[in-house]
Amino acid sequence: MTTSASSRSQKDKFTFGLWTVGWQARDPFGDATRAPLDPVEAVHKLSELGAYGVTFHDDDLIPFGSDDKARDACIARFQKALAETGMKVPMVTTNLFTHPVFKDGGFTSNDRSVRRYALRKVMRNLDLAAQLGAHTYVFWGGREGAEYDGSKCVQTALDRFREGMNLLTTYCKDKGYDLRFAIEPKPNEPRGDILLPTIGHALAFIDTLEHKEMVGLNPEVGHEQMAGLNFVHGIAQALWHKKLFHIDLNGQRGIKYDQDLVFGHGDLLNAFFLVDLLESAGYEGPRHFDYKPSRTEDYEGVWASAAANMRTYRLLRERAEKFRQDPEVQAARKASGWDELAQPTLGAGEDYKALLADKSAYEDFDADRVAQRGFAFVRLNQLAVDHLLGSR
Ligand code: GLT
Ligand code: MN
Ligand code: MN
Repeated sequence: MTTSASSRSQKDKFTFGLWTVGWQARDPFGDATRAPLDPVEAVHKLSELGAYGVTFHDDDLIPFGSDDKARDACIARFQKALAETGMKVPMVTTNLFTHPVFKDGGFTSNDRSVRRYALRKVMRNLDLAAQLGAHTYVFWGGREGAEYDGSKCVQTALDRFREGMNLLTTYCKDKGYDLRFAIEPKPNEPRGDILLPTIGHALAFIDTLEHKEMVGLNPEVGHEQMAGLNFVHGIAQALWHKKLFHIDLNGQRGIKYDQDLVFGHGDLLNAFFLVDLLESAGYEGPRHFDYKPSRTEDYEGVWASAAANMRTYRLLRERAEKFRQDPEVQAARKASGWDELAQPTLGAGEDYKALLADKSAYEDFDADRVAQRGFAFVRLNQLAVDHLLGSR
């Protein structure tokens, strides 16, 4: 049975990369465990499972090196599948990492001819993204990096990265494309060290760009967690900067290789608070799953794992809503000072002179007495665990 576009929840906006369900499970130690997946079949299957759309790299849809005729045929078949299912393409990206020519990067390769080729490859695919109605274009610079500190000047590489981003934003503006760019940080893998390794590095970089209003972030759960960082905090800051343009949801268990597990199959409590944040902060972009069906799974397992991502998200959304509405949670929050933090530290019109004049703030402040206050954060956290485990 095919899920029609209208019955598919627009609220969910669940999307999947063609490279996720289509991953053949080749890893550095072993061959593929699954046969190739036709993108047209992926569109139909994901549609049946209730997804809102699909995303892709140029090479996921059009094999690298295809001539124009073969390229057009790939696009036409894909568009037919989209029309038949009502599936959308909200995001598109470029593969600047698989072909050996990109072994030292795309925008930041030490080889200038590679950098020029990378820019052309992106521009060609930007045209396709606009044609398919995508509004976000992702830049994951997996090969933009190094293994050795002496192999390239990082400041100069950042100059080249910026040069590329400035050229591409200008291209989109000139063409009138309704596209925004989203940089996806990752600390390492496949390079020993990748440029723009975390949300924070990428935010600082974006601020130096010519058309910075067009450029935001596509953070991935596992990538921040590979760096030992708290994903919820990273997303909160990205939202605070109004730079959360897109998000890659998946699971990761600690600081190790990029696992790309099903969403929630890593740090579940962090996933709970992530969903709570996305839903309460009014994030309206796609909930994009960038996971890899484990190497142990056959195609039945692939589709079960795709469904598992969406099920986990919905379950967490439901639990987070109950958590927020629970009067005991609200009381525990109040006791923890949650509301107090919303009050500005200075009074209306108060300046540093008034603060200096306020003896109660310092001279008469009883630090030892105030230090006795307990914030009861643990009680609040246990209430979250209770909700997450379905006991409330
Ligand atoms: C690659 C990477 C992902 C990125 C994709 C976009 S490709 O699979 O591991 O995290 O989001 O280029
Ligand atoms: Mn990943
Ligand atoms: Mn990703």
